[in-house]
Amino acid sequence: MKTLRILALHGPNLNLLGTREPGHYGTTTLADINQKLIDMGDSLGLEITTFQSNHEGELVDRIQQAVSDHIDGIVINPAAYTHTSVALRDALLATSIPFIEVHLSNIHRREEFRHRSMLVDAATGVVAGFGATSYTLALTGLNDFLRTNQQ
Ligand code: DHK
Repeated sequence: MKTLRILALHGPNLNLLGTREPGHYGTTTLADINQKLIDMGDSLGLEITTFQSNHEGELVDRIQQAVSDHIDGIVINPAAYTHTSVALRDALLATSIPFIEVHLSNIHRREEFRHRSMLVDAATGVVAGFGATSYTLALTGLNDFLRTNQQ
């Protein structure tokens, strides 16, 4: 089985997972989520790189860098930038790397401004509302997609 490279990107305030608004985001820390993705990657033949930033430009830089890093697929929780960032959308479109948009909470049962995503129509898939499990569902889906559509 070919090893595929996956970039897991986490947007602003996700460094606070574990203590931040647990009613919306649960109590699992970002370190735990990342470790779970790495462990899953080991069994699925995926090399997982993780990155979190509170800064839009750093996330854009990391998406651009994914091309030279030969990243095959991206799992991204853009967090608040989901609803605002043309820059993240443009960066993802520029790379043409398939990506899955992830949210811990179900953004569609929350405030109206969270219902809009700047990225979702460019995404291969979207997972929302399952807490930390959203990430593992996204990784499963991305792995299946890449293995059936790319090799
Ligand atoms: C995380 C955030 O930080 C919010 O800004 C989004 C998303 C929802 C999540 O559910 O993972 O609106």
